[in-house]
Amino acid sequence: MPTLYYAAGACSLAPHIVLEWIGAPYEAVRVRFGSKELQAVNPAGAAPTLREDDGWLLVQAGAILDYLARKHPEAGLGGGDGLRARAEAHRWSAFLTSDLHAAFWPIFSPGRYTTEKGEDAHRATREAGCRLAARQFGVLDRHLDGREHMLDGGRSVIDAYAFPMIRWGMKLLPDGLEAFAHVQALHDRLAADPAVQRILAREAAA
Ligand SMILES: N[C@@H](CCC(=O)N[C@@H](CS)C(=O)NCC(=O)O)C(=O)O
Repeated sequence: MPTLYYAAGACSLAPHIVLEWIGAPYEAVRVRFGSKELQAVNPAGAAPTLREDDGWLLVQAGAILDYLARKHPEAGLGGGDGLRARAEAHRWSAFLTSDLHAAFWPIFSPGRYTTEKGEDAHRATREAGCRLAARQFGVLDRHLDGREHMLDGGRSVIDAYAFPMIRWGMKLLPDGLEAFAHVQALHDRLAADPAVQRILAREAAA
């Protein structure tokens, strides 16, 4: 069975939810950033990593989610099979990886984004990240207006991918997601899902 290496509350929450939605056996291994265990399975020392039984390792959340959706077509989490449906899934996966997730980096690790030392510089860097993240949530919010899911094909891995970032936004942006009612609504729908609740409880447990 596959093994997911995850860190609590990280973007690895997305494949963790997807594995639970799929319902096939898997193992979830909690890892710490910077640990030797994580370095051994991910050259970037980052979560998530998926390991198959034969030792094959896959990193990058977007690639793992696409792989899981294709490995389990019976779960119907790919957002549809048409040419354009697949392009839309790639489009939103790329947006989440490169635009929304990336906007959080200066918030999580300001020291990587400024050569200035001191708390003032780090605060300013975090603020810049918050502004950028808010702009990206605006893109997401406009897309979600009138939609229940990110993709036309219904519930998909892309909903799960958005979920950890939405949680970060609620917690870390100065005004939370107050201005993004459609994003908040997607969060609330996902948070009410029993599978999502099981994974949140597992990740919250010490
Ligand atoms: N582009 C990678 C980013 C993975 C990543 O950086 N994950 C974060 C958690 S959300 C992490 O492991 N950070 C540890 C670090 O930066 O040291 C992906 O999408 O999988």
